[in-house]
Amino acid sequence: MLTFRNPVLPGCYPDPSICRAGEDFYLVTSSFAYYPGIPLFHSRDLVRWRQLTHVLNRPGCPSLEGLDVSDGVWAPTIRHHDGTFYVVSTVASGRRGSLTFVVTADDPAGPWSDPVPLEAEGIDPSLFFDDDGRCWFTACRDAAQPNGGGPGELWMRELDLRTLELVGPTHVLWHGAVRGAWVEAPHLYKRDGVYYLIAAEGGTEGNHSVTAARSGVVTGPYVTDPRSPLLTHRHRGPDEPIHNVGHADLVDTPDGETWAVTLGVRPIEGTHTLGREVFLVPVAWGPHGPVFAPESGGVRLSERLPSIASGGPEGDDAGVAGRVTFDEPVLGLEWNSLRGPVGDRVRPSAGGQGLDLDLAAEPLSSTGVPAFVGRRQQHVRFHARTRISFTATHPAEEAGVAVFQSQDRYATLALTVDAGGRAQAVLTVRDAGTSTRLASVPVSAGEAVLAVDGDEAGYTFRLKEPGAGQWTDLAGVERPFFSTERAGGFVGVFLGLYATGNGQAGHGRAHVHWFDYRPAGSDGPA
Ligand code: 6LW
Repeated sequence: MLTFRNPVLPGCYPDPSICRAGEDFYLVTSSFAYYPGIPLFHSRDLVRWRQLTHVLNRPGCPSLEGLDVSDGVWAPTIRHHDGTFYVVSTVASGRRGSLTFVVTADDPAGPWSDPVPLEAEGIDPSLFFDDDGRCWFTACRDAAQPNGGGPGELWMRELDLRTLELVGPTHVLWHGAVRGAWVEAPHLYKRDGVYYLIAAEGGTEGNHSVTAARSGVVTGPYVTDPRSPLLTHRHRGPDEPIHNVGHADLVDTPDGETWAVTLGVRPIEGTHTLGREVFLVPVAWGPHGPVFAPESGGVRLSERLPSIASGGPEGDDAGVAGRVTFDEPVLGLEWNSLRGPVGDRVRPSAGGQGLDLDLAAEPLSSTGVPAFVGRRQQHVRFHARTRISFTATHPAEEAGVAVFQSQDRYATLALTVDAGGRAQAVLTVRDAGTSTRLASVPVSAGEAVLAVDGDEAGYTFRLKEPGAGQWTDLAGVERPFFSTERAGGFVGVFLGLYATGNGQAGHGRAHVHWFDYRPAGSDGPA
């Protein structure tokens, strides 16, 4: 049997949604406070995905400044209807929906329209296009229920495709199968005249699950599918490699198979750092509706290939890897800043190779837009290297590499100066408002190769000065420190480059010659 390797998108890509147009599949995920927002991927075989663009790639559209890194853009849904692509999503603030919007495009590669706000309460919006051409908007919202159930409720209104406004009455659809445990992520499908409502329940952690209800009428009433949960790993023990499975979206292939994309995590001894990743799961249709993973009953690291896919070598090095020399005028799609564009403060050097970072006053602990760009950590075992030149004029000025979980939890290895103006490299850990210096070493010139190596045990930081044969080891940070379980919130680790005056608007500039990221075990690092 030909197989592929899950996850099909490794790293922090939660809440996947998928649609098909002809032979092309498109997938979007949450992006939280990272900018640009809503990465959009294309595939022909459901297994190999290539990023085409970001749906939200214009400044202030919407504004994310002031937000915690796990707030921001949550759970988009992508749909294709009558030649137009639609994405609906919500901006969360304080872990609650604050703005729900729809954007449209003729070409998923863009341009996408500016967001059109929708008069919608809650989070996890979705669209369903019925055979008669009407479009139904669904979402979940808080609702106190009789019998102590809740706290979620799935609801629906019609979306007028001409005005992009919600119209007509609100229909309350369903309160979930596992009452009392967050019903969210609704998606609606129709098959053989029956409407199937798929949802997530149990919260996005260990009790996560896919549940379902059905109806003969689009607006309900919906009756719980008694087989619920249809997919979960909540009952699996610690030897199970994939946990927190839920938040699924279905797609039919041109040759009649159905597949689901769902989020899951790969914990190591109970904690994970890569975030919620995208897994691909086969779906069969039975007399009662969808049967997820009909052969195994669960999400597998190695799964049978979709029939539309041709077999290739099975590997686990999906993701973006290699050396980036920043010789294009714009950053690659894997790079993100926090909460908005870093604009001309972090930019490929005018003269050709490398990246210039102008010192910003904002530290990484701010909820503004620090001079930072990062990419997802996509492998537990990885090597990251960067060659950076920077001469600080004051101990508050620093530039270097960051292992970034959130603005409250990160580690940095930076070039700076001590109080006497002597150049040094400093390893610092930030934890809930407190910065702790773990190590410092003098450096002779304002240039070094900074390195972070990750594995199951932790993250090790080293540096090498120009001309030096040896690496200097600084210290390590245990891996669980950066885990979502310890940090809380919804994101995984990003590896980034940054420059800050720590509250003082600096005049300095750091120059990154290159950045290299690769899974350990692949072609050796620099
Ligand atoms: C997502 C929702 C959720 O919108 O987390 O816990 C949110 N549940 O489904 C962010 O990923």
